[in-house]
Amino acid sequence: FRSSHNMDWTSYHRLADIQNYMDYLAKTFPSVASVGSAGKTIEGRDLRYLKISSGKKNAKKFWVDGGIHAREWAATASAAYVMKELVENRSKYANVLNKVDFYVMPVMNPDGYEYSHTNERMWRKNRRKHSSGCVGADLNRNWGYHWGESGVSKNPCDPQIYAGAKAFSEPESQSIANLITSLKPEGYISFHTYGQYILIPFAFDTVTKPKDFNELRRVALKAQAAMKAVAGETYQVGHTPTLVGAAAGGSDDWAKGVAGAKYAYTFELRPNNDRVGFALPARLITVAAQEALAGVLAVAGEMRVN
Ligand code: ING
Ligand code: ZN
Repeated sequence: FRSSHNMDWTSYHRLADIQNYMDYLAKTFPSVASVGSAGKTIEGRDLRYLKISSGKKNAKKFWVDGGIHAREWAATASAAYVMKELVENRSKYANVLNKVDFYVMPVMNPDGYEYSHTNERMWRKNRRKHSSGCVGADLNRNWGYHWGESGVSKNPCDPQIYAGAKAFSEPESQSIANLITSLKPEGYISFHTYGQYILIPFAFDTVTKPKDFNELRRVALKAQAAMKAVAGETYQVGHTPTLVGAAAGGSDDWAKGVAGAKYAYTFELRPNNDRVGFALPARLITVAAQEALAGVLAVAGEMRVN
């Protein structure tokens, strides 16, 4: 008998469907896909990821994630689409799979993701319960590089950007950082929505750029061209503070500044306007995800094995 799944990209799916799909891929395509776990969330859910590898010894590693913010459903769907394409259509991507291993975690904030389905569509944070009765920390303000220096709230009741009690106070960011540290990926991309931006670190203040910012920008422009080729949409490329404002404790800043991921970016996917905002219509999931995949492949295409 064959294992099955309920996943598609014409509607948004609950955590169970996505995690079941990852298990399905690993079971059905064991020569390229395997499931792993970074640990558990504060409510005990699994921080599951899919490793996609053709088994080449010197392959570069590329971490791709989505859904660190609960309500950004198109980011989660796009990361799930990256897994789907690379595994189910692996022969199409043989060139890149010959030199790059992908690690994809489509739901970085499973507790918040479920809560955004069951209770509050616009929920962003995780689901830590504070003594005040307020709930949640912003997992994209909690990473341990220049933590708390800008663009955060220190008030646990802030509904959006509470940075947590200290760097890596949250089990989700801490467990995932431990895993990324052990992997040492060369590529790191975090999918968010929305705005249509390719954001280049650092975000922790308005002036500090990585020494190799120009190289990151060169590669980001390749991604921009590949994404535009999908459906004519423009994704603006630039330094994060210039495009969306300074904010410390983001995952890409940590990936670049601490974990040593050379090509570290945040992608803000569709849409590009506040009217649609986080509620990207389901009929646009596929094209948004195709753009996201095109960007990832363009970055991977610039990696060279030793
Ligand atoms: N935007 C990001 C946020 O966390 C960002 C912008 C990117 C901040 C990288 C810091 C680092 O606020 C959304 N839409 O969440
Ligand atoms: Zn976000």
